[in-house]
Amino acid sequence: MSSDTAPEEGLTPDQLAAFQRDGYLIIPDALSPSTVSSLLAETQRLLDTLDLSTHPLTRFRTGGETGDDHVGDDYFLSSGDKIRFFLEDDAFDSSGNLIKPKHRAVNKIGHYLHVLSPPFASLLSGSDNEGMKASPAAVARSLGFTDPRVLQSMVICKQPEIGGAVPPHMDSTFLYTDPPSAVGFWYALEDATLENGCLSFLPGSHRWAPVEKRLVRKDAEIKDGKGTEMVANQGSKFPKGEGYGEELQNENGQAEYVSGEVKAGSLVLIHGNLLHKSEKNTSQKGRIIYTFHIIEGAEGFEYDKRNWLQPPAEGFTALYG
Ligand SMILES: O=C(O)CCC(=O)C(=O)O
Repeated sequence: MSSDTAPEEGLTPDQLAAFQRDGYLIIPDALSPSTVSSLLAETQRLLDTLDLSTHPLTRFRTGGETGDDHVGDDYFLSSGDKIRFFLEDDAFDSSGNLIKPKHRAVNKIGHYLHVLSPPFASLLSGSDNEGMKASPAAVARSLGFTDPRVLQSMVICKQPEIGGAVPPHMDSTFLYTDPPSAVGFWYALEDATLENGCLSFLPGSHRWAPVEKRLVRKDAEIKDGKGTEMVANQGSKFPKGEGYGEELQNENGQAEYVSGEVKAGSLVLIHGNLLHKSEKNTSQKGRIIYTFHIIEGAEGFEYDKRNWLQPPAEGFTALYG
C-alpha cells in the first residue's frame, strides 16, 4: 500500500486504515532531499571512523529461517548504547580474509544512532528536517502509542554484489514486549529496487501470524551466558485489540509477498507482527537505508529481561518530548 499524502500532523485516516489492513505503509517523500543528503553524508563519515585493526570482525548474521545462528557476540550484545559496525559475511573469503574495502564491507551500523549521531537524532525529534512529512512522534500518536520508546536504530548498507538477504521475519521476534507493540520506521536513503534488494511484505500477516519465537540472550545458568538463541514465545503472540488471531490465517492463506520498491526519502512503516524480508543485493548499486523501532513503554507492556537488546542506563529513548 502506498500513499502520497502525509500531513505534518500524522497519518490521514486513509493511511491509518491501510496500515491496519496491510501491516505496512509506504509514505513517499517523507524526508526532503537535503535531509537524505545529510544522512548519507553522516553514514559516510561514520564509515570513515571504522578502524578495522581494532574491530573484532563481527559479521551480521540473521541466523537464516530459524535464527539459530544469529549474531550474538559481546560486541553485538553490548551495542545498544553505542555506534558499532557489523560486517557482511560475503566480505570475507572462505579462509576468513576480508576481501572488500571497509566502506564496502559493512552490513549495518547500530544501535544508538538516534542518540549519538546528531543528524539521526534530529530526524527523530523532527527538528532541522524542513519539509519532513509525518514526523515520528506524529505517526506514533496516529498509531495510538501512549509512551513510545525508541529502542534501536540502524543504517543498513545492503552493499553492491554482497549485501545479504534478510529472510522472512517479524520484528517482534527480536524486540518483544508482552503484549507485542513494536513498529519499525524504515527510511530509504537511496532508491530501493528489485535489483538491489528492496523490502517485500506479506500483506495482512500481522493480523494472523503469531509471535511464535523470540531472540533472547542465552540463559547464564544453563549455558555459558554468552550469545543468543531462539526460544518459544510463552507470552502474548498478538497485540491487544480486536482483529488479530491465528484463525484469520485461513482467510488469508493465499496471500503472497508484495515487493516495495521505493525512492530515496520514502518512509515505510512496518507492524511488529508483519512478515517481511529482503533479497540479496547482487547488483552494482548499494541500498543504504536508516531504520529505528519503537515499542510501547506504558504500563501494561512488559519489556522482557531476556531480550537480546537491554535498555541503556538512561532507559529507552522517549519519543514524546
Ligand atoms: O532493510 C532490510 O533489508 C531489512 C530490514 C528489516 O527487515 C527490518 O528492519 O526489520
